[in-house]
Amino acid sequence: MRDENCLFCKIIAGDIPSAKVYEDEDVFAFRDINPQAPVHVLVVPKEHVCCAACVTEENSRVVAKCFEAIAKIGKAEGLESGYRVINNCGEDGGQSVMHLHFHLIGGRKLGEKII
Ligand code: DGP
Repeated sequence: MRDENCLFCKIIAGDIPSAKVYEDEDVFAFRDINPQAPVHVLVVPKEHVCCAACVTEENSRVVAKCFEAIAKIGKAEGLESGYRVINNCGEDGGQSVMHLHFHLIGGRKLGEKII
């Protein structure tokens, strides 16, 4: 279900242009507007789920679909030696767009781990 006020819902619908890298029935992925590495892709479920804290038994299937897509995109982007997947959740987690998304970051040796 789409949220009319959501930036990523508008990108998924094509109302706002993006550099799409992957799409299937459940998932849309596009390049981050402010890349932090040579590859920085945002992987989002088409269904509007606001954040990781909004994942439930009813909608958790789309999270698995996002990770299936991440594995495919990682291969397609040539990230055989690895990458990082990040989810920011809520205000304290630094989430700025309230539509669940995973940052797929790679293409260089990434810096110090934060966990
Ligand atoms: P987060 O801070 O985890 O909510 O990440 C949101 C990301 O979304 C941030 O890295 C920048 C990206 N972003 C924000 N607006 C746009 C946009 O209009 N287009 C694209 N491609 N990325 C955007």
